[in-house]
Amino acid sequence: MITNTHETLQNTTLGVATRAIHAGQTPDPTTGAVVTPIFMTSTFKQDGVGEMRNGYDYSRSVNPTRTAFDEQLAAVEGGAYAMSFASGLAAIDVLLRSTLRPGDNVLIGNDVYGGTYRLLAKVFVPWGIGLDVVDITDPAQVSAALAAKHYTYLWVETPSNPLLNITDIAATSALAHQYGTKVVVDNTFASPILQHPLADGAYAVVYSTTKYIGGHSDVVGGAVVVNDEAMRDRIEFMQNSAGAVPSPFDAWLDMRGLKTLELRVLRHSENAMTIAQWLEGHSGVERVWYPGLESHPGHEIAARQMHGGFGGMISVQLSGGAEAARRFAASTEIFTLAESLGGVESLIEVPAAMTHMSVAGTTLEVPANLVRLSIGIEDVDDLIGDLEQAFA
Ligand code: PYR
Repeated sequence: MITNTHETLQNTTLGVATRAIHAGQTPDPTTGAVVTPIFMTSTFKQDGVGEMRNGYDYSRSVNPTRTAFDEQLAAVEGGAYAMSFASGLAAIDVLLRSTLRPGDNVLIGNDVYGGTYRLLAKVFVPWGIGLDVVDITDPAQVSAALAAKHYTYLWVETPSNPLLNITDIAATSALAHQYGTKVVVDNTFASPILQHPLADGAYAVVYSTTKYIGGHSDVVGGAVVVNDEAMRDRIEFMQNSAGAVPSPFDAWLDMRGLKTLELRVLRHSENAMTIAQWLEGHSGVERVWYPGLESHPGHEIAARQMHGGFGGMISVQLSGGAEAARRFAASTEIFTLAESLGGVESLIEVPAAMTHMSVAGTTLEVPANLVRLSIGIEDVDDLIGDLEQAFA
């Protein structure tokens, strides 16, 4: 792996905000520019044939802006190696393809992002990978599955997308280890601020950096974080061979977003808690899914496992059924009707008709009356006012 000449701050006792702002960041040696430049170059001059400067030869393999973001993310996560990609799905694809061979099996939860399910079911299964689905929040179901068959990976989303189900990462990892299975956690909803899967026993963490890490709905990206050096080498080999890397500008946007992640996530979480409590008492609502509410089945685990808040995502089932969900989602004025999440602005969507269309007709089908809210960092009273008028 290429490392910059500076300290990565990975193993320091510095706090997460300090690491987010300084890790991987060195004033540019030529100009003193405080912020790492966007190294918008496809290639690098060699001092002699095969004599690269600091290991840089070609931007698919390595680029200094990407290196700066990777080191920053590894430090914030508290992991040894982070590698960034052109999207969250590209990160997942490379992680899986770096290890899996036809005949291997993957166990996933029955509530995951539709794109993850589609990649596994429509790309990996035809290639010969076995895929089984269980309620990953139920240890009895997970145990029975692990005892019946060997799985290379147990795929956990917590909080899950879109129902915000909570899985106990430490307990699930301990169980999986007994069977020689590695746990991967998609930590996109919690972000590295609220939850630390590697410290809880997970083998790898994946992100769609498009969401909270980028944080401004202006970049598509993904990342994998691992502690295992051999795995890092395999992922880097596959990343370089297949080439789904972020552009230097994308890496720079992710890097800038990560610097303010803690501030934003705390505000997202605070706003979401206020809104979830308000929604729970509303006559138009059948059920609110938010791990910060005591009514949420995973609340106790979330309160132990998440630190500083419960995140900015809320899902809500409306009393009026699918029609009410569609009408509501199309009636907000501050919340924008759009897929994705984790940006500063609030978004609203109907998973069954939008982000999770690819699970229709499968065991992962989501309720038709479900509306998913990505709570932004606007003034919370304005957000509540907007939802109130959309119910009318
Ligand atoms: C989501 O909105 O769930 C995506 O990841 C696009």
